[in-house]
Amino acid sequence: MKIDIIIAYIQRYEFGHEYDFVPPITGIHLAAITPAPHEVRVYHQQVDKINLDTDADLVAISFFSGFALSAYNLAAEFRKRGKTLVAGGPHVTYCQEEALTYFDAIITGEAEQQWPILLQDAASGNLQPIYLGGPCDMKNLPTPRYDLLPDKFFIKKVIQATRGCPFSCSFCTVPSLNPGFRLRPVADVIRDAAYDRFSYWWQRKIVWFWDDNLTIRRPYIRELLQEMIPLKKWWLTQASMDIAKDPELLDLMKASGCIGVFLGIESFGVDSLADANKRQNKIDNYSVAVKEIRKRGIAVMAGFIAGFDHDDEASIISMADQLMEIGIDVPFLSIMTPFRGTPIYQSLNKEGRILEDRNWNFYNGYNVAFQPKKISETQLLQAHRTLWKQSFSPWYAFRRIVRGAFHLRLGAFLLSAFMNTFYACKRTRKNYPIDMTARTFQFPALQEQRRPQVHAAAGI
Ligand code: B12
Ligand code: SF4
Repeated sequence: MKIDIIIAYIQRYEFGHEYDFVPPITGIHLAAITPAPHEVRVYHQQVDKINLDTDADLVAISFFSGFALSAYNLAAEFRKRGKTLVAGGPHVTYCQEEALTYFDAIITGEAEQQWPILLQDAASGNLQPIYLGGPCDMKNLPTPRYDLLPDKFFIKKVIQATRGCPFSCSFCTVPSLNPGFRLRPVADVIRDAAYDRFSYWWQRKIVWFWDDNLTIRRPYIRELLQEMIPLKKWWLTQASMDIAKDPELLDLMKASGCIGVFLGIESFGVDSLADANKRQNKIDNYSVAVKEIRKRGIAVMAGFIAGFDHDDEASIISMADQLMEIGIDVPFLSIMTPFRGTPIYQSLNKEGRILEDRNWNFYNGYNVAFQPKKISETQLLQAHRTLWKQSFSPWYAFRRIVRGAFHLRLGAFLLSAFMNTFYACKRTRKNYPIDMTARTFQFPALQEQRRPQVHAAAGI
């Protein structure tokens, strides 16, 4: 069969961009685990035009909740053209019935075992509506199909070494989506990190780990990083803040070429961290932890969330200065989003605080889909936008870049300079995150529910 894999997307800023910094790994990983003789193409809606008149026999779409409406619209268009349609990913896993309205079949959870079975069933005309995926043992996974990535991505070498996370933050689906903590054999990861068939030196040089929490299992990460040293790469990952208490690990990270670590700091409020069940974060230690990491020349990227129950406008806006004070190099600022499959969704739903009139476009991390406790939805959105504008004002971005010039190693400095300039440019062009409440997006009418018999058969 000819298979088109599409990673759906909806622009999250006022103006789009034709190029992007770093790609998802999902599409090129699914392509790599697609058995021969199927032929596969991968499209990323954030940079590619989607060919609706494709000659593919099967169209497979992956999407986050915030991009679901785009995925459903694509599906509706493909259905008109008689294509067989399948889907997977975090949204589908928790919204199975809804997804089956648009797709002929779905895979829930991790798809490594079920994908070949689904393809075989599709090829023999025996496609089932639901394939229940489960945790993959991560052994013998092939190298992602980097060759299928368009040149519109600046960085291309995205890798996964581990899956899962032992923590259980209230807003995160990882504990239920990717249960357990699993590791790929170090040799497999090193093989992928050493992959060098890219056009530009930086694409060969930079390795971005798309792991949930790479550094959790210390003996494993030590072994992996020892093997990374001879490759002389620059690498980045997500990790928990407790790495700052492990100087030996930080030294090894430096020696193996780490240029950036993303920490989920989330909040400066003790009560908010408790609500988030983020027990690994200690506010009094933020400055010291960031300093310890930056002492090795490694840039600290960090995520912050606006909209905890204890947040008000002042506490949200003040994060712009607080994150500067603790030394963050690149901040990522989002709004609390009640994704299905998370404890926060369950409690907000129980309290009747999910805003039912907000469609999936409000689930893109930059909009409000629930009733905040202390302030109104509009105040939360506005406080977030003020925080965003202040954090990426030319002056704040410039200060972060200059600070980086003094403290960061070359790769980390370039990363910080590039990302801060990128966001500051968006800010100066008045190119803000899109306010969904102020916009009417013209989505074509969604496909009528046409498969009630399938729902019954699937028992959902
Ligand atoms: C890496 C990552 C990122 C990266 C890359 C984003 C990207 N587009 O891939 C970055 C840091 C940029 C990012 C950003 C965001 N992310 Co993110 N991210 C992750 C993370 C940690 C790993 C995803 C991954 O690559 N896994 C490895 C690949 C191989 O696995 P996979 O994508 O899950 O796919 C497997 C299955 O799901 C399935 N599958 C997936 N799609 C399909 C399609 C078909 C047809 C089939 C058959 C199977 C299938 O098969 C694959 C193999 O098993 C996950 C957490 C997680 N464990 O999923 C969060 C996660 C996906 N992110 C999430 C969110 C919310 C975001 C943001 C919106 C956050 C924000 N506030 O801005 C942004 C969106 C930005 C964007 N442009 O897409 C949520 C999504 C929740 C949801 N229901 O939508 C997750 C689940 C974390 C969470 N909070 O719970 N993210
Ligand atoms: S530490 Fe990160 S990956 Fe782990 S549960 Fe919390 S938010 Fe999710």
